[in-house]
Amino acid sequence: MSSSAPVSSELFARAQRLIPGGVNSPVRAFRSVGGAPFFTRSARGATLTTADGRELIDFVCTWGPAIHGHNHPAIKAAIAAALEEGTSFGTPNPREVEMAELIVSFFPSIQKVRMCSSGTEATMSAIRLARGFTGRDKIIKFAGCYHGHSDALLVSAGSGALTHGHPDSAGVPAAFARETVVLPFNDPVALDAAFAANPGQIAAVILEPYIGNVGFIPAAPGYLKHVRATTAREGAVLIFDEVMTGFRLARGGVQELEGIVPDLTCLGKIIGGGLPVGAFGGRAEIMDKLAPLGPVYQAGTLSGNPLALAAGIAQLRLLDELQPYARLDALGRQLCAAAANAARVKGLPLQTPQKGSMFSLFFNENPVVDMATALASDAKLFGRFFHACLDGGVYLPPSAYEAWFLSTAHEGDAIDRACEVVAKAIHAL
Ligand code: HOZ
Repeated sequence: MSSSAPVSSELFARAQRLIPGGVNSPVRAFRSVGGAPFFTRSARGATLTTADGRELIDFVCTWGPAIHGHNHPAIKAAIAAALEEGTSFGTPNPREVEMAELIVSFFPSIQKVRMCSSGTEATMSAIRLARGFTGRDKIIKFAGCYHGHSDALLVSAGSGALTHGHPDSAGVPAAFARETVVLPFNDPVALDAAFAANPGQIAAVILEPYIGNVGFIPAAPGYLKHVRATTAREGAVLIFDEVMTGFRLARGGVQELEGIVPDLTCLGKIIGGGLPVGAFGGRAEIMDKLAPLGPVYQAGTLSGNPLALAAGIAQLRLLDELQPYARLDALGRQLCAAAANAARVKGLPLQTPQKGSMFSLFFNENPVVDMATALASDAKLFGRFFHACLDGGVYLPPSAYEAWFLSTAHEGDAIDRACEVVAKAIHAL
């Protein structure tokens, strides 16, 4: 870094003058934990290098995609090779076929798949498709699940919407919001009651099968089976939003772990290898309602972009080669155990829900099973914990209501150092 390069405080001051809140996505702001965000100059492996020249062990992993660590040489090489051929064609390209074949091989529930450019596009399009397929208007979502920022889904939403106090966004027409029925997660009785109250009207049930956007909350045993059986009986399309969990918690996502076959699945993050990609897919009978075969319209100039797919294909091939899931789970257990031990010694209540490379630390007496129990956590204490970790060189999500992410690059020194910093931060609270 040259000595004249602007530091984070200067960049943030300039950004705030021109970019609302100084950030291009609200989750990057530090508002709920206090202070100002740092700017990242570069990233490699498990480490971010800030504009101020600090090195931080990163547990955000670009909110999920960096499962092999940042700037992996195989992914970089794939992007460089694709760049030689061109950046965007506006015609079908061979990588779209390769990516579709890969996705279908990872997710047996997906018979056909359509690429798009973000997870938001994937969920928005899946909802429209479910409505077009069933001829029904209402959808069911779950409080705290965040499915991107389209109108139908910004109701009782998690992630930045919840963190910044707007789980029901302004600008969503009341008439749209009325078509979205919101239920507590992990509550089979509430689901049955919603279907009974809206007979023949529910087009789709959409959920993060393990929530990653109100902190990390896995489904209770048997819950997803109940959701599957109920939607099948009621003729509603079951949509798994595996944008975060897909390829991350298992090769075939939560649906593989839990043995569930959803009708549609939304994907993103990892399939872009750090570039903007989303996808949705599922039963051919439903997918064939999409234009140009069917009447449900969905499109995108940059859908199936060759550079983004080159990165995503390299990322998925690495996953198959490395089979990192047991190793990632061991890393997650190690960090959660270090935090839990420190909290026990300190006498602080701490919940550490974890599956594989996703987890959260909730300062909470009781198990966290849904949005209401997540919100009962001590968010102020989390803010102090966050800054103590940051001071010690560990960057975790700047919100009490986000999941932490791990990569294979955390193995060894990074995880050992992070465990020490996290334990020390808890002792100091
Ligand atoms: N789902 C991601 C975090 N919860 C979104 C990241 C973003 O909004 O920038």
